Amino acid sequence: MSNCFSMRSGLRVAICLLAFGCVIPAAVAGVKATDVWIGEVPPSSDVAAGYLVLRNEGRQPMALTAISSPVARRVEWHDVQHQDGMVKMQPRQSVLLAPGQQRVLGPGDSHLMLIGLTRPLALGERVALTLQWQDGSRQTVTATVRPRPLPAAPAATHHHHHGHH
Ligand SMILES: [Cu+2]
Repeated sequence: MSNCFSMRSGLRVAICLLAFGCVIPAAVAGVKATDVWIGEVPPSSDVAAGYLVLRNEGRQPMALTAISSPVARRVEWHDVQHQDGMVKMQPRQSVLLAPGQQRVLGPGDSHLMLIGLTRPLALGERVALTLQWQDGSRQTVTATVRPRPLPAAPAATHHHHHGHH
């Protein structure tokens, strides 16, 4: 009798997973990532910048504790501070998103830094970025390599800064 019961509940769980499996990753993280891209860099470049929009659609605060990608030895979150006409980059160990909070990472502002590229990135290529959250969940999103928007003195400053990494 008890065997029969556990088999049935096991089956029910399996059916549940099949039916709702696609919903689970989003529900676990509660954070939606959109507009994920990496700025094109010359093949000789050792670093590239990544951008995305993160929105916490859950009810719990979410802390991003690590980011990784198969194409870089490490990935950092850099916040940008403008101070006395200088652009300073501040690596963050973790980034907290309150419920409903949105962070927009874009050129000239906060960004992800892919450091130690393991190979050149081709324009249009899709690259995986894995976000690790404090609750232990992981979320892999796909970034597309896109041309960087033109000019921008900030971009030049940025490039200079990373030369010193
Ligand atoms: Cu940076």
